[in-house]
Amino acid sequence: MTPYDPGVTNAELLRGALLRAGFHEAGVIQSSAYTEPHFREWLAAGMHGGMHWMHEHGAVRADLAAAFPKTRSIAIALVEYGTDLPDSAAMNSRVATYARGHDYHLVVKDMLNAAAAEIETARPGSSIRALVDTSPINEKRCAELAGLGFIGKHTNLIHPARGSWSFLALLLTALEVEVTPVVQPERCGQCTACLDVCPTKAFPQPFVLDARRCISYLTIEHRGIIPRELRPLMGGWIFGCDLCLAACPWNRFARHPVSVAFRPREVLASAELESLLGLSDLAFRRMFDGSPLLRTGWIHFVRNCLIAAGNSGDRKLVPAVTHILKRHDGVLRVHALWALARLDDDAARLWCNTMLPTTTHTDVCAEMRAILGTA
Ligand code: B12
Ligand code: SF4
Ligand code: SF4
Repeated sequence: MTPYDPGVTNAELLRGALLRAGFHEAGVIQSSAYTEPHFREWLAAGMHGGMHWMHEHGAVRADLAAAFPKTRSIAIALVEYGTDLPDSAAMNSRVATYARGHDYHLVVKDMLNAAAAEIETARPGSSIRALVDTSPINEKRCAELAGLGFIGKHTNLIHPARGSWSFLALLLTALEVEVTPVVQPERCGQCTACLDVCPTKAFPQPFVLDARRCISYLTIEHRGIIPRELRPLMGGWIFGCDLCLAACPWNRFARHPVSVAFRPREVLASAELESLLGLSDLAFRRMFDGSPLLRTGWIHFVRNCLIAAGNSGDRKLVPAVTHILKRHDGVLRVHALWALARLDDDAARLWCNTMLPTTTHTDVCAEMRAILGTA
């Protein structure tokens, strides 16, 4: 049977095209089946932190039919990004596994476009819209409704045979499909490994994440100063965090094929904080061209490295931290002061005592007072 065969149903065509494009799993739902319990509650509790765009997405998520009037079906695709990578635990700068290769937004979008082209050829006028990550639709929820797995207590989708080291992506189409949602039962049982391992206690309850406390949010999405009380808990993570996924027993059974596109960049296999702290804006952009790490921008990348430096206990980093302290103000000076205080408290106090009288930046003054204990 070819995709053009009239015997092939729309649902089979959608699933088949996604699998042929390289995805490991695919499923289909009617767009009218999309519902998302608790989203408004989550927003109202402020758990999205500074991700203000989620408010705008709220209207779309509550009424997909109004936002996408031509859409009749949603095809959901899952691709594993593989994990047979060197463990970053021994490194002083840790990047989440998903972000160590090429930017998945680009790689996955290419795969979606290949599938979309095949579907459009077989069924012209399918109005295909390819969405990955930035879509105003909850991809985990779509995957759950399509029977691709269950949502674990860490709030990510777990495919029973593949675990949770996976990306999700969507195709919105005008094709009518005959499918019934088959939500898999939740299979966490008594396990609480992900909740227990989270260093910042980001789960107020199982299945609910308070993004404001999540290291992934803090290092990637949060702009400006990171709350003082959370900094010591962030360890060496400079972009994202893997701890709750890594703790999950379901990943032990996973197959984890490593796709070439997601292989880690050489540069991240051995990136030392000392050299990362010394990167200029231009050097940062060159080093991470085509990588998800560009998302933070240079200032926030260096901010994250300063926190990792402060948590490293490695006094060799003092010169690199002091260099930033002297050359920059605002966010970078605040975090450099904090890092210096953790690595060499006397030097930080001396700096604060000398500079406080002439410092005008409110956040820098507040950090100095906190270090001097006069806040
Ligand atoms: C915003 C976002 C984040 C935020 C919030 C995370 C989150 N848990 O949603 C931050 C920045 C923290 C984040 C981190 C990560 N993310 Co992210 N993220 C997204 C994004 C863009 C939207 C997800 C979303 O809408 N979240 C909002 C909340 C409301 O959704 P929720 O967790 O499903 O919340 C529900 C529960 O709280 C539930 N609930 C149940 N009972 C109750 C009771 C109460 C009282 C309440 C209030 C709620 C509640 O209802 C809520 C609404 O449905 C998606 C892409 C997309 N467009 O879908 C990727 C996505 C979810 N992320 C992904 C990944 C890989 C990650 C990280 C692993 C990256 C990393 N290594 O650093 C971490 C994982 C952290 C974690 N434990 O979740 C993947 C997940 C793939 C998978 N297999 O599940 C996605 C799908 C991206 C992709 N295209 O592949 N992410
Ligand atoms: S990604 Fe890290 S900080 Fe965020 S919930 Fe998981 S373990 Fe906690
Ligand atoms: S670590 Fe345990 S509780 Fe957490 S998602 Fe995995 S099985 Fe569920």
